[in-house]
Amino acid sequence: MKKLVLLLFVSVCALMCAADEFDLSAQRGESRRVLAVDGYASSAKGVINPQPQRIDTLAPDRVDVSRGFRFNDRRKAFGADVDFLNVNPRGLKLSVDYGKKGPKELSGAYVLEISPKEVKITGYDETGAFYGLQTLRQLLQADYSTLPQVKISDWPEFKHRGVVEGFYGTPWSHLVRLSLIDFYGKQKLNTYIYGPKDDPYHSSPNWRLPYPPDQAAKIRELVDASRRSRVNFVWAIHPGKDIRWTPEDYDSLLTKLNGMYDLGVRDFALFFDDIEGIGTDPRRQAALVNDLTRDFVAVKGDVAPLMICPTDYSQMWANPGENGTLAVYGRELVPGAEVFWTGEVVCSDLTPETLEFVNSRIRRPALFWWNFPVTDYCRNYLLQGPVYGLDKGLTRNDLAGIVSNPMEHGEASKLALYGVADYAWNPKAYNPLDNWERGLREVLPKAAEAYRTFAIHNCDTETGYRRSESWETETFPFDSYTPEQFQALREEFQRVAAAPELIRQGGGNDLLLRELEPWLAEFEKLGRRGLRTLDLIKTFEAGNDSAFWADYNRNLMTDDERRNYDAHKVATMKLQPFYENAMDDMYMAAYERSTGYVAPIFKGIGSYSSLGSIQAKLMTDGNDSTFYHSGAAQRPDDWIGFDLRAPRLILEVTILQGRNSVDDVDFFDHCIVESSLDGENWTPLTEPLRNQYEINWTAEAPQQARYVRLRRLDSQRRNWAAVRTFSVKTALDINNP
Ligand code: LOG
Repeated sequence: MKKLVLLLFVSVCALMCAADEFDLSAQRGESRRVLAVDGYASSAKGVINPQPQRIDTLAPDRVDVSRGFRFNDRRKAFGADVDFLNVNPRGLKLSVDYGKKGPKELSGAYVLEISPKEVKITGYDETGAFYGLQTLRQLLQADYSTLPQVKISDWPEFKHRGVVEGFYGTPWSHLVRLSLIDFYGKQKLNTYIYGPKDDPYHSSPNWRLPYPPDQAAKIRELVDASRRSRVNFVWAIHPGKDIRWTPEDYDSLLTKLNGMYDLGVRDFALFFDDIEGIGTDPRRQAALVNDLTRDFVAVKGDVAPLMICPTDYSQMWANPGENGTLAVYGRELVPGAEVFWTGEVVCSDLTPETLEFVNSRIRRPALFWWNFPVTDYCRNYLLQGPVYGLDKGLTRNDLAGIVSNPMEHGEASKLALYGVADYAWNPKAYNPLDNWERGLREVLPKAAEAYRTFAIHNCDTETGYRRSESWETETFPFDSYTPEQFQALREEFQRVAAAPELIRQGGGNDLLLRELEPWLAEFEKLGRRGLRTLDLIKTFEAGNDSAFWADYNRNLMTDDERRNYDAHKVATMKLQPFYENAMDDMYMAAYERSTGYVAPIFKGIGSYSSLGSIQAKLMTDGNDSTFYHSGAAQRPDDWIGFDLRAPRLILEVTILQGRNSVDDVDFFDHCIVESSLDGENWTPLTEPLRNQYEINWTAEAPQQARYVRLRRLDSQRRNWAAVRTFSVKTALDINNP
């Protein structure tokens, strides 16, 4: 065996430092299974979202309200909430009140009764009456002149329903926050937790300091807006990166919370997620909550019980034992304090099993922090798919609430929040697909069909929290399809190409359009690329190779186009793969047809199923800033390789592991390069390699192989695996040039 291994310099210090750094992408979901969306699109124009618990029809005919309403606001509490009403002293009586027994003794519960004599809203509390008004608003939005004669008895299943602005990346703008707060109220979401990781006054370095005056003024505006929307504005602090647990730190914390109190904040949370070192100590964390409950919450009298996010917030690494964070919290944390939980992994479904795991330890119902539709670990994606994977049998005994962690694109997150609101209010009635169909019309009513076309193809993350996508579209190999399939795909690509302009023209929400635009641009290009690919199939079939190669080259993505596409990926599950596969397969077939040889387009293979997808191309695209990512923790004997599609003389193998060569944790730190002729018997090309990001093998004499791979050897490492470049240089070979 002739081999030459170039061992490249890797700084041991860099590796050790990397282990200390908090690594986001290495802890995403382990499951690569894509669950299908459940539910069905109902024909009913269900206008009320979230869906009410109970609607009784009192009489079949509708009440004429075209003259408007005589508004009777006995409490003088809702004057600012009825701008949607046509107020008219000679209209139908509308009385709004609260404080009487509702259908349930729960904050937010209400009864809305509509008869020809009166429309009457009775809330259990002020929030309940406000929610009754939201239901009325939605009914009138569907029909301004008549209302059904119904009695709606309604209450929320979960206590906390809402949003945690808890992602890494650019925090939402003030305008977007205000727009969202308004949306929360309308969707009966009652919780907005403010905790953007990249707000330095929420986290390190400035959590000890007060906000500068201009920022403080904005927070006060958010608090006021939340109050108007009957939303609890929860201000969160993330002190764990550098907290020292000293009396001085405790004083700084108290002072900071007092300052926030003076801005109007009455709800608070402490986050200890994503930290290392002494900040992670669960006893100290629990004691801090207890001390603050005594010295701050109890003293103020009008502050809600504290919320806390443990360092062990996911089952993937939570210590299950008696001394683990969760059990310590269960024993030591004051009753009433709420504890966040993200589920089995960081981005996971909400299941009874994971709640059983956490609740039995923390001895209270957990508060679910749902890492959907957050994209801080895959910022080049936009998640527009249905809200699903949330167990419908859960009750308030299992769960204190659910808050969604959205994308840094707040307006584009509304579609998902529309689902979260529906689920959190009435999980038993929750129908994912139907909610999504309704949500599209709610978020972009002027271009709902085009938005649907865009959304259905932009759901999945490829390597993160997997979501079903393009479920109505069927793609096919270039040489195996029926005329009907071909025609259906052509029509879909036509819709894709047309949707972006329809969305732009339809308009109605500039903030949303601005967020969508980079993805709309890519979507439009993909639509045209897809149509050209279908034409190319016909050209290929016609057998005129020179016409084929001309059109083929025209339909290749340029380096620039690839870069733009990678920055704002669209339709990654079916449409873009159709393009990639059809182009490659036609290239192979045309090459073979004209030369008689197998074309040198290599196919990804290995122990990760995603190597069979177009993601493997990220290793052969000649671009070191893109990389293949396993999307699953590395295990013994994992391997990543290529099928050269025919035995070839291999001269050189170059592999760049990791997302960079300096300090990345996502690589095989002990591995070997091997080749094979039959895919079963492998020959080592290198020695076992340790801590080597950059691998270069050069043959002393060319040797034959059809398969080349990088195989993991014994290691403690459990990170994902990333490869930027995997290139195999082959020689001209009489059998396969
Ligand atoms: C962070 C969160 C981040 C999310 C998704 C929690 C409790 N913390 O792994 O800030 O947005 O994952 O990347 C997190 O989920 N850590």
